Amino acid sequence: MALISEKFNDALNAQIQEELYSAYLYLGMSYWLKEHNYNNLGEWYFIQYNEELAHAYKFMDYIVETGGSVKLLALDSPKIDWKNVEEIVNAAYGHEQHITGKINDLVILAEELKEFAPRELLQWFISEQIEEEASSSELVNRQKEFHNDMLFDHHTHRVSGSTTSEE
Ligand code: OFO
Repeated sequence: MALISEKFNDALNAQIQEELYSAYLYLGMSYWLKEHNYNNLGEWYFIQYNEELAHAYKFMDYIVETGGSVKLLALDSPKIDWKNVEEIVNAAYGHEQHITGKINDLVILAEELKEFAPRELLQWFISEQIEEEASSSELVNRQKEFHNDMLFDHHTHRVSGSTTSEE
């Protein structure tokens, strides 16, 4: 018998869809920024795109390990007609707040179902969302402080794996 319940398996498949949509959203942001010569910011969101894929893989691996079944649900097209950099950083922060809510819903569901196996996985995502919100709100603040998006771009760097954008 599978360690994962059908209900929790369905919820994780929905979360995989959220993570893949996040990846798609950040990929669109990345290329909008690159098209408009904000190359460092474009790279920042490209790294974020890859992080979101890694989040989806983490849920998929858990489903397989616990005897469940991975479903890849359809993705909507993300917004790509951004007005400016400010709109992007604000949307990214809002999106991360939305994802934090989804992770919290999974925690609540696991408790309701008395499903304890995913505790470590969910704790990892709770901590990850603290970082995700911190790094995306930091970009919102830095964009405001610079008053000049080219300068903001020039001073924003991110290496793969780090969540900060400092110079
Ligand atoms: Fe997967 O954390 Fe961002 O969306």
